[in-house]
Amino acid sequence: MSESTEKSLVLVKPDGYRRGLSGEVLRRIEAKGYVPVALAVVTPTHEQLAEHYAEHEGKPFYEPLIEFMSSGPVTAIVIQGERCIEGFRALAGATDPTAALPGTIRGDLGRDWGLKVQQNIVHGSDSPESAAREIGIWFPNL
Ligand code: RTP
Ligand code: MG
Repeated sequence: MSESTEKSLVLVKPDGYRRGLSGEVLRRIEAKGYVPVALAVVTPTHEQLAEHYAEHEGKPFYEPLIEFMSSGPVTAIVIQGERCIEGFRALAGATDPTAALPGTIRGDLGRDWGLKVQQNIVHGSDSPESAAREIGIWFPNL
């Protein structure tokens, strides 16, 4: 695989990890043809999450989001493949798991639990700049 092939940062969020869906997410990533090149189970610190979600600071869902994301382990995965940033976002589906289309990770496996924040199983980087920044947060030695 060429060195220049795109990379993206995927997180199986605490809801997905708790429900034992890390394998299912990885299965879909590999079935699509993307390659996991780094993988770790980590309990996020507040510092990591403040960096990761800096763009959302001040929004109404920010505090509940940090609380939710620090509630347990996540599976962090660096994936690689042509256009995998856009491709994984398509696999994940819409942010709101109720509205996410069936066939997507969030559409097939997620739902609204009536909580303060959308628990939607996965995160995926949204641009090459975000991917580089986020990979640095979760895999500082990569
Ligand atoms: P992500 O960053 O996790 O891949 O998700 P996304 O791009 O689809 O959504 P984004 O707008 O970046 O929001 C980040 C995460 O914050 C939670 N959220 N809750 N109104 C709400 O309750 C709300 N809005 C956003 C979700 O967990 C979302 O994935
Ligand atoms: Mg986002």
